[in-house]
Amino acid sequence: MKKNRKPYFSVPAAAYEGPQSRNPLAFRHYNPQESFDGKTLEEHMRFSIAYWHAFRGTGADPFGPGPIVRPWEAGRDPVSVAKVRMDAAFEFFTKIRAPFWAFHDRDIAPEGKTLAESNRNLAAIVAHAKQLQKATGVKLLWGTANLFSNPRYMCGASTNPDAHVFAYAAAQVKKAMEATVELGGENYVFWGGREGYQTLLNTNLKREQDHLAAFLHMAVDYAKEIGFKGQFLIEPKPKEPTKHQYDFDVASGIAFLRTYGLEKHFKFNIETNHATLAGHSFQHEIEVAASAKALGSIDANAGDLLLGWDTDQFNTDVKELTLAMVSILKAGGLGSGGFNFDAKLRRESIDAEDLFIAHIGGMDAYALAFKTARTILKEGKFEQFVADRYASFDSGYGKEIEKKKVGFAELEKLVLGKLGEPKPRSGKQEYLENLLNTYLH
Ligand code: XLS
Ligand code: NI
Ligand code: NI
Repeated sequence: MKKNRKPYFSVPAAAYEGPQSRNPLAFRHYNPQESFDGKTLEEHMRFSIAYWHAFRGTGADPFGPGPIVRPWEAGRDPVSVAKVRMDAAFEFFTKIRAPFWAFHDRDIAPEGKTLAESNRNLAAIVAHAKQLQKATGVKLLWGTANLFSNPRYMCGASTNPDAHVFAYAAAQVKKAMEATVELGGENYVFWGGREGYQTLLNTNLKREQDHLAAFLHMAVDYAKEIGFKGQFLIEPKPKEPTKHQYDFDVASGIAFLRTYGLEKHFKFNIETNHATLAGHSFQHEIEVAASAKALGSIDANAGDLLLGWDTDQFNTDVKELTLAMVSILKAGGLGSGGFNFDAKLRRESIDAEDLFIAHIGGMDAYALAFKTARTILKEGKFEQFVADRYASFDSGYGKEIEKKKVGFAELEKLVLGKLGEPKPRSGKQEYLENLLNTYLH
């Protein structure tokens, strides 16, 4: 960390200029210090920058190398380049006014020839990050281990058919958890990129799921050992890179956790693009997690329905985000989670300025959605509509159904007797969609 050096970015710190502003480098809706219900917007949103995209993304795709080149990437040895890169990253976090960041072990520190060397590299960079966190006040939302890039994990990490690879993954997660504790991380994430299969012809599905559960139990035990008090999060995704991933979506994640007695220890990190890949809406995944009291954090991004893979774009769809935000606020917020921009620049967006524009647009869209969702909930029209729709369960035999006090025989008697045929009632979807638009335009 050198003092008084030239900044890495010529772009100034992002300022709030209000909704009338047309400055692409200023916030129109995200005013971090604005207060809502006794908390600042910064405290409500808990925005986080994903190190892997913002500082390791080059725009590479399966058809060619990345055209995004940053000046600080050239240097002597990989560890000193990693330190300079991290200096640039913390300058960015500060200028973009994100209070949090998130990392994979291998994004921040280069992998060595042996695990011992990788561990040494990681320790050196974690020490550097600790100083930068102290100097800037930026905090760690979550840490995780990259158990998917290295070819050793090609057939999975904890679900690998080879116990040797399982052991290696365990050793790697042990260190990543220690790094997360060292940096005061508030959560630890498991995204099982290769924890699935390409073909059932070579796969013992039951054994692999048992192994994944054993691995997660080891993490829970180790957290106690090292005093990690943060929240464990599962990040579901249905596929990519595997054809089938075991943490397919929130619902299958809940079933998995309950099957293996892990539900007390895990919540969900929901990613918009993963939800749509699973054939769900973002809001659906939030509602399913909230109904199990397992809503943990958000990987904030968007997919492109015409492309059909995890394109990790910045989300500027205020309607989608407003619906999501209504569900998040109704669930009581994200607790120790936050909105982590697991989003990357398009391959063609090669300017350093684009990194600012992208995050500013994303933060603004979420902030606007937050404000609109608050108004929607304050007015309570949708909630009232839904409450009325289920009102028949609030008293009489409806209440007894919910309390499990009646059975088929009693209900049959009622229907044959005074109840007779139910009277259909409109679902009023079009009315509700139009009502939603009155808040958006
Ligand atoms: C990939 C995932 C990944 C996780 C962290 O699709 O979104 O980036 O968030 O391992
Ligand atoms: Ni993600
Ligand atoms: Ni993803």
